[in-house]
Amino acid sequence: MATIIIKNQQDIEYMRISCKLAAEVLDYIHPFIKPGITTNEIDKLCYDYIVNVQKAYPSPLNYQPDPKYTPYPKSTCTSINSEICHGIPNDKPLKDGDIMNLDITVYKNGYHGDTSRMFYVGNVTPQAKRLCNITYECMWYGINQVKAGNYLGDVGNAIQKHAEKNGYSVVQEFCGHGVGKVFHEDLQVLHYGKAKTGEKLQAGMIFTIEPMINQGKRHVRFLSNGWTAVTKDRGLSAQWEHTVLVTDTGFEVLTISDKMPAIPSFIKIESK
Ligand code: EYF
Ligand code: CO
Ligand code: CO
Repeated sequence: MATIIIKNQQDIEYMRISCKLAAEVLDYIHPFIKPGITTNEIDKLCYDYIVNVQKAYPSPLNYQPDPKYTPYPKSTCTSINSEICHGIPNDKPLKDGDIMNLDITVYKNGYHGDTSRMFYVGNVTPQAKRLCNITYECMWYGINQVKAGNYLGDVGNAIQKHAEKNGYSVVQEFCGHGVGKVFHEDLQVLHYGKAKTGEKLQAGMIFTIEPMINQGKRHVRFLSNGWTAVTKDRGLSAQWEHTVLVTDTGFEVLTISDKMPAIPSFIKIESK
C-alpha cells in the first residue's frame, strides 16, 4: 500500500532550503550553457557547486532506485533534443540549436529538492522554442490545480489538455513523485488523466510536477545505456519540473527563483 507522507512545519522548512539550493544550481549554471561545452563539464560544474559551495550532495549520484539497476553514474541528468529524460552527461559538445533539459536534485539536511529547466544552446529554431514554452505552460497549468481538496487527476488533466490543444503529446512512462526525506516517495503524479480522479490533495503533501511533452507521438524508446528515454519517432521532447507544497488555499512552489523564466500571467500567486 502506498504511504503518502504529510510534511510537518519542520519538514517544510528543510524542504524550502533544499529546493532553493536546487533552483540556485540552475541559476548558477545558466551562463555556462553555450555551444562547445560538454555535458560532462556541466555535470562537473554542478557537482563542484553543490558539494563545495552549497555543502550539499547531488541526489542522483550513485542513486539506485532498485537493485536491478546499476547506480546512476552522474550528478545531473542532461537530456538533449529527442532525449526525454535521464540523459547521462558525456564528452560530446553541445551544438548551436540544441535544446537541453538539466535536472538537478540537491540533498541537504536529510531532504531532497528536485527541479529542472530547459535551456537553449545558441540559436534555437522557433519550433523548438514553441515546444519549450508550451511545456512550461503545461507545468504551470498543472501547478495551478494544486490545492487541498482537488485531485491529482485535475493536475494531469490540465497538463494533457494544454499539450494536446497545441498539437503535442504527453509522455506516459514517467511521472512526478512525492519528495522529501526520500528522493522518490510513493505519490505518483501523472501528467495526463481525468479531472476529479486519483488521490485527493491534502495540505502538507509535497511532490514534483515534471511533464515531458513531445513534438510528435508520445512513445518512448530506451538507449542501450539502460537509463535514457528518447522519443521513438526522434521528434523533440521538452520537460520542466518544480517541487510543490499543497496548502489549504493552493500551492507554494518551493523551487522558485528570480532567475527562472517569468511565471505565466494566467497564474495568480497569493502574497503571503
Ligand atoms: C527506474 C533512474 C531510474 N530518476 C528520477 C534514476 O525525478 C527525477 N527527476 O526529476 C529523477 C532523476 C533521476 C532518476 C536520476 C537518476 N534516476 C533513471 C532512469 C531509469 C530509472 O528507472
Ligand atoms: Co528532477
Ligand atoms: Co523528479
